Amino acid sequence: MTSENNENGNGNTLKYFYWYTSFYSQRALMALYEKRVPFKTQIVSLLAEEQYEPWFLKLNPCAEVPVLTDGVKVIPDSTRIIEYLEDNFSNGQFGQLTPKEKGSEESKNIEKFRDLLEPLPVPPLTFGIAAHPELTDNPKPPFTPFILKRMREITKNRPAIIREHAEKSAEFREVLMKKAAEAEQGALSINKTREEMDAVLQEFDAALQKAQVNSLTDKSEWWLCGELFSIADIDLAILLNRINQLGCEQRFWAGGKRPFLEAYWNKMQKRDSFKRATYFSANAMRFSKLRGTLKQSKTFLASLTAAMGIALLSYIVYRRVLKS
Ligand SMILES: N[C@@H](CCC(=O)N[C@@H](CS)C(=O)NCC(=O)O)C(=O)O
Repeated sequence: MTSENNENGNGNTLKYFYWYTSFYSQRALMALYEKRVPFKTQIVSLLAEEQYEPWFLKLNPCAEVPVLTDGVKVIPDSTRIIEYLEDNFSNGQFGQLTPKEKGSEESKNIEKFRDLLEPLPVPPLTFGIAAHPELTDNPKPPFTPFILKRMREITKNRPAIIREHAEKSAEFREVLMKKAAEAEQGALSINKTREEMDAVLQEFDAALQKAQVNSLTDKSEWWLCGELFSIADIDLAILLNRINQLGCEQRFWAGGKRPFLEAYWNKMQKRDSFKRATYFSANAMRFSKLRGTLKQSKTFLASLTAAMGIALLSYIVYRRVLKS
């Protein structure tokens, strides 16, 4: 998934480190496509716990995807990445995700929606749905029964998993131990009781009600805050996609519950940048299996080559011994 010409306006190659199903990865990926900035990609498999490998921790000691690099600059965090792209790639050839006029009503409205949508607790929602399946109607790929089971295991073992990685790394021990503590009972906790989940769901419901009211218009060329397709639309698109994949769309908008939001969602699904940013997420399991097979076959091929080399060497030595 690499553009033909990878050089951007700075003459550098942007490189995007991400994982297919990661919510925050999808947000910044959609922005990269919207802005039509050339970039290369590198997968960091959260399933294989690659975010804890030293090479990645050197890029982002928080052990989180996504990360963008622009030459020697390293930009972690989806919000920072989107803002970096907007600040540095907004001239003629690139897409524009914020209004040119900064103080306008539309601009203020976009900021208001970003403030509302960006802090929503998406990881607790995602893992909470896996832990409390009675809260979902019809989970869709990538949230297959296998993955939901795997997510329940992760929810239970996450602090222990992080501590295990911390023990292995002298350089990142302290930062990972801190992360483990936060995953246990701090800001990074994804282990929610059924009662806590009610509060989480309510938070999403209130935010989506505001989006429903804002999408209420008969103009066909209207996005969340106006005619410009903005960062707030990316926030909402990827959020609706996550809720739909978790199988909670009936609870929040489908079946006439929030018709304007439903129309917005239908329109969004046709948008090219949305399809490209989420396609791999829905098909993630197929791709990660393929990746695993390729990795394994690489090891297999290397062993086969080594074995053949040893056999050939032994044969040459054997022939020499016979001759002497
Ligand atoms: N605020 C960050 C959050 C990034 C984040 O939480 N990423 C998750 C995946 S969606 C992650 O990498 N988790 C791995 C871990 O914590 O071990 C952003 O917006 O990029």
